[in-house]
Amino acid sequence: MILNRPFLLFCLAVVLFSCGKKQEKKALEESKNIDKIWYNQPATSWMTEALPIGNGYMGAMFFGGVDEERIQFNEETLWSGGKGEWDGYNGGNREGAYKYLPEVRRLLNEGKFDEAHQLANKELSGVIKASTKEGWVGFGAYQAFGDVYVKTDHQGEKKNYRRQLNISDAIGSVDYEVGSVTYHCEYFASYPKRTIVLRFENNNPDGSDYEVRQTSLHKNLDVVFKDNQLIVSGNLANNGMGFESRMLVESVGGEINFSDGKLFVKASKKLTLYLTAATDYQNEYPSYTGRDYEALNKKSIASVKSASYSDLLNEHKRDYSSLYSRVNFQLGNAKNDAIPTDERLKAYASGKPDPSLEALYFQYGRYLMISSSRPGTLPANLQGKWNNKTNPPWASDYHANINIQMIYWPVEVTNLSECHLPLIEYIDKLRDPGRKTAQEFFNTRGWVVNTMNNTFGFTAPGWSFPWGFFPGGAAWYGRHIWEHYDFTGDKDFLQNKGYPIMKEAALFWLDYLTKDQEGHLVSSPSYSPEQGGISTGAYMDIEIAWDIFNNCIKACEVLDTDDAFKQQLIGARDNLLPLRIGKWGQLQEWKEDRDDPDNKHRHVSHLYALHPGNQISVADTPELAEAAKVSLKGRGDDGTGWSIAWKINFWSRLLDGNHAYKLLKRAMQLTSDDGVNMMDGGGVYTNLFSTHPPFQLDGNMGATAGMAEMLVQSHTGTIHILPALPDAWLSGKITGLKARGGFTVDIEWENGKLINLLVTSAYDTKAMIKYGVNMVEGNFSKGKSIQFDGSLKIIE
Ligand code: FUC
Repeated sequence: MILNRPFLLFCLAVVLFSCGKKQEKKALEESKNIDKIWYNQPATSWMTEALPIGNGYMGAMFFGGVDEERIQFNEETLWSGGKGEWDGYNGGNREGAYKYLPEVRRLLNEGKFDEAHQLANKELSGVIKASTKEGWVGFGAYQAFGDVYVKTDHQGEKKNYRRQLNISDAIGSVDYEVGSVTYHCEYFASYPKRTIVLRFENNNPDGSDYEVRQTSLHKNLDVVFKDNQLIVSGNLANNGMGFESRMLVESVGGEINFSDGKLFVKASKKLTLYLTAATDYQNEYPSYTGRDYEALNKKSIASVKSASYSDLLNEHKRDYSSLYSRVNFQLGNAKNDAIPTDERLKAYASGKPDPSLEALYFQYGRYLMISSSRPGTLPANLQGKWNNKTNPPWASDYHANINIQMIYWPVEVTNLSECHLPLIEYIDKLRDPGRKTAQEFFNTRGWVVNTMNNTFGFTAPGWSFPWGFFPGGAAWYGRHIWEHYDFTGDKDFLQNKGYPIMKEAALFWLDYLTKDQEGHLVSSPSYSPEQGGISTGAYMDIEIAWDIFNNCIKACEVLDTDDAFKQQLIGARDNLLPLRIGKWGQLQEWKEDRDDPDNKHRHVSHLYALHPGNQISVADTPELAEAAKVSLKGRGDDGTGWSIAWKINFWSRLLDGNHAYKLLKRAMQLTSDDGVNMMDGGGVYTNLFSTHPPFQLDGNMGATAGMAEMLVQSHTGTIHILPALPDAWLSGKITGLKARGGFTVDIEWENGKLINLLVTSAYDTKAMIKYGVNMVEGNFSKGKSIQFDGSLKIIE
């Protein structure tokens, strides 16, 4: 062949074009910012190493085993407890307990604290059947559902192993080679299909042999294989709850045989398992049962059967990334993700800076939220939806004296408002049992919840004090309702759903508060969560009452409704025991000035007014903010995972980015401690689960919220840009954060200074925007963005 010049030029052009295309693709890939965590070895521990996937209804943890893979899974409604366990169950309520209230109050007024505590503990505590080593009989616990094991028959040495969780797409994968055969496993949890999809693939021309079995911690199960579905069903021994899982098995090549409870799949090139599960639980007071779980499972399996694998995968990616991709966070060197996550964490623990790991941790919180809380599901519990036990720590319950609330702190500001709805729905459903508790224990109107809530409407105080007594739970839940409105500006929601719930929570406080000798409204009895003894004025109660009154007042104004009620609330709010600064300059935790400067307790409840509340701020109440800082310094920089995470938020609200960052670094210290430590064990495991210890989701979410607070705040009525930027985050960019009032905020900074700001409004409205000493008012039109430079000048 004769190669002429034009032809050579053409070839060159083709090569250059395709190189250019490749580079473009590479640049695109990079800018897509695929957030992933990955490892060179399988997991050996459920809690510290295995990786979570979830679709809100179900959660699963995969280990990445080579000879045998283990996927432990959950379905959110499988709970022991309730009426099925114990006939006497009635949400913990003690009939007529309120009759003892006057006596407890009298003892308190006379300063007889011990006697008051004894009486309250005996007569005002909630009722369960028994508290045993195996669990709380009559309260119940979230239950592990089962485990899927998949054995692959491969001979020879394994190499090029990689276990990964891509959190940009919510896809887990395990890759390795044996001889010349590559093995690829791919896992995802589809929310639209309510199904967990597990695929095992190999490129062996003869396929591979697989053995699949399902195990459970629950006894007396029926296991059948029919229509290519492994159906495992039974009733919980504890309460008779009916449950079933269905796993559709599909194989490309080879045949499927069922014997001895196991599936044998011969010579398969692609084995796909579609797993769904449900129970007869229904969140309907008072029976909490009645769902046709078999029909639901059949429907889920039918819906996956009628779609191809790639359709399911694409649908899942679209669904998940419609939420996840709203926020993009670039910090530090993204190339660090070429290092396995466990090694990154070790280097981080030894002091090596890795801001992109911090950004990944931020996004991981969002990943865990989307994976465990979607419209139609229950809210994420203490462990999200992941649990491998029948007696998990604290029953893996809904703990309402900080934990469940903290789990939802990042949800609005990080643009996942829809993921808030399960909590709001759950809160709404607690109103029926919560009214009963308000009547029986307090003889008040309204509704109330205390420290521990379950799926069966347990709203009574816990069965031992101090930890059990916390009537502030419902009003604190009310803050979530208000925040949902405040961030979205959705008036219909406020009118039809939110305000009635908040109003009833406020009614309880109007009735429960009593006047002290000085004529101030106080909460009697009260405990500052979990420590410090009984009191007539634990400030957390007062601050929560202030908050629900204040938010209801604002709601009345927005909705132009209930004027008389509003006036009553204003009167009560302004007559609450005023916040006080004590003898060492601290914000008092109790009415009496008795804070101990050496108290390192994990609960920092009296700073509720600083965060998540907004009664105290550096801008509006500088003296109280200073006192809060003194208290916070006293409590120190250590604690459980969630306690450290709370402190990130506190320091951010105090506009001290470097101190907030110090806490973030502390929160991300690698640990392997999986026992229970109530003091100072907070950190992360190699799978980036936050550790109380043990694993608790609140620590992850609290840290994600704290990072958002470092970048944008809007609780004082202005949109404050980079209010607590730490020196360590020299340059970076975040897009898609939300500010109250329906704003979306994109921020870019360099060398510690804002260089570009884009604010988009969902409404025709005005907003004050603040950066450093600069303040500007923006006039926004619905759906339009305004761009600002580093001195807040509008860029036309
Ligand atoms: C509260 C905390 C504990 C733990 C538990 C689930 O009681 O005091 O530290 O987080 O909730």
